Amino acid sequence: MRLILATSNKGKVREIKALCEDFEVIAYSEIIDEFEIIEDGADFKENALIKARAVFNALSEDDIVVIADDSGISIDILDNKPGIYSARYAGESATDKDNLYKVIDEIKAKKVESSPAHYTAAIAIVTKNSEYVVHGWMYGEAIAKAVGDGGFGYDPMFIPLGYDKTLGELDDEVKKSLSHRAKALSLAKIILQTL
Ligand code: ITT
Repeated sequence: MRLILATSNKGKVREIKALCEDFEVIAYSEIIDEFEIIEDGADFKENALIKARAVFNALSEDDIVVIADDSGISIDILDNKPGIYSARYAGESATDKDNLYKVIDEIKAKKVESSPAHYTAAIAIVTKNSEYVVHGWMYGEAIAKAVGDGGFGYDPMFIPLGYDKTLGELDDEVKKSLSHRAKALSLAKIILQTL
């Protein structure tokens, strides 16, 4: 089955392709020009559906399956911020590094070196006749420094539960085995088999 990914985030494309080897996975930008999608939903679930529907409608082909991932990190000591604003925490045109260092500065401002945190991923599946959303979570500790350059986004500051290194330092296979995205995709695959 061919899956169209409604994302412009290269880190997500890389991870989703690696996690869905039994499917033909292509980013929508390989078919049409990328376009802006306003993510004004109230939560991860709504934003994932907004993105998947937007790409499904733009492709105007009945026989396709579009999936979207809306995700982010929530840090306890920051009252669960940045959450759904993870991609634009340091401003609309912020880079991953800008967002990462803004969060690190905010944790330091609380006079702590780390805080419990978790990642959430909502994966939406949209076809002509159906819509689904599933979730996955990964718990751990957000530290007030960036270590390692593996993964993407906030990974250099996130230590998964049961480990003593950040996702920036750990092998890709570790993240693949326990990430929020891997867990949501394992549920999504059960749905995909029913289509
Ligand atoms: P699309 O909307 O095009 O998919 P995006 O990057 O804007 O791309 P989101 O709105 O879902 O996607 O924001 C997700 C942000 O959360 C992402 O930019 C990272 O900063 C962070 N994030 C999500 N999953 C992550 C992961 O596995 N590792 C590190 N950071 C992650």
